[in-house]
Amino acid sequence: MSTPIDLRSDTVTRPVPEMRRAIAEAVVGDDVFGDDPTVIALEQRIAALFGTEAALFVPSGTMANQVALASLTEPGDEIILDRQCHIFNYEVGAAPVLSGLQFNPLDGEMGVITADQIRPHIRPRDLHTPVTKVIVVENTHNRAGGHLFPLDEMKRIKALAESHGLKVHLDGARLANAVVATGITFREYVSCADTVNMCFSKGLGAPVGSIVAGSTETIKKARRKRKQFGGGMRQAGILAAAALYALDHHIDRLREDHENARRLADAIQSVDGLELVYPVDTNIIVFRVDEKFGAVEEFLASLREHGVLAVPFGQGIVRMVTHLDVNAEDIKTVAGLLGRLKPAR
Ligand code: TLP
Repeated sequence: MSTPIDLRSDTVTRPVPEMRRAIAEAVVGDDVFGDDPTVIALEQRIAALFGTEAALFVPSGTMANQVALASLTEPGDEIILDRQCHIFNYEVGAAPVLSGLQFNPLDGEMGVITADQIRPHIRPRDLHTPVTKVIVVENTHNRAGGHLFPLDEMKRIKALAESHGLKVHLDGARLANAVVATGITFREYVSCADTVNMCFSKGLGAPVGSIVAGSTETIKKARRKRKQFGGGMRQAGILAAAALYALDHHIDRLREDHENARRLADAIQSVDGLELVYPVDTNIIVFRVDEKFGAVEEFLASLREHGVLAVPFGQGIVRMVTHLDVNAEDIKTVAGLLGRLKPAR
């Protein structure tokens, strides 16, 4: 059977030959001893790009989020976040388990929580209450279909946080998609946060790795937390080399993924019984499947039979994600297939 068109996630990309060459040729050292030159180069490159004092290379987006939260809080603290965000839904409860944190989830609008909405949830200092410590913002927002979190709202949230002595963590797993979609710089986004996660292993096409960026003091704590959580890597330069390659070659091309996502969204919208749940801002498409096509599992099985992979994303809902390993031709194939779908009942 030919290779499937894999729209399950932008995490499924395989390193291109030039990236593999960069991996093979990377100069490495022991990063736990702090002497892998390629990791150091990557961390310095990101700090310069983001306008932060420091950055730390970690194995995954989950670890980036978790070392950031751990570095900003004490056990028993509370974090405010959108109910649909990744940290609340898809990190296996890591924040309460690893850092003793309590969640205060708010109902955002397409993943966007506002400063006005957050304000009344900042707890007064009282013997009985947990201390509100961090506000989390996710941009782009995964469950809200790659939605762009407006910069102005991020600024208002940062100002609110500062006025109450709180910190802001930006889960920017797909921050590069936001930068390419809006033309807003990394620096502008990052200036609205105290810590930031960005992943190299999503649309940027690297096999492994994420970065957490912030102040020198916070990143020093994050380095200890990374070791404590088991994320101290040794000759990690082979992975950092892939991330450096991605920064050089795979940011601007995210535009193609966004165009492909829009084309796919148009195709979905033209099928009676399929309906977009969110407008498509970047590379994620979330859509509802009418019961006439059967349960989501049946719908996905029938796509799979025709060589197209996607994931269930809630009751009657499917997610497709465009990326480096799907091209405009593949999107035409998927559009054609959706157009020929027959009701299951
Ligand atoms: N998201 C994955 C799954 O975990 C759902 C995906 O396929 O989209 N923040 C955000 C916003 C994410 O979307 C993800 C991964 C992460 C953090 C975690 O990154 P990893 O998977 O590297 O731990």
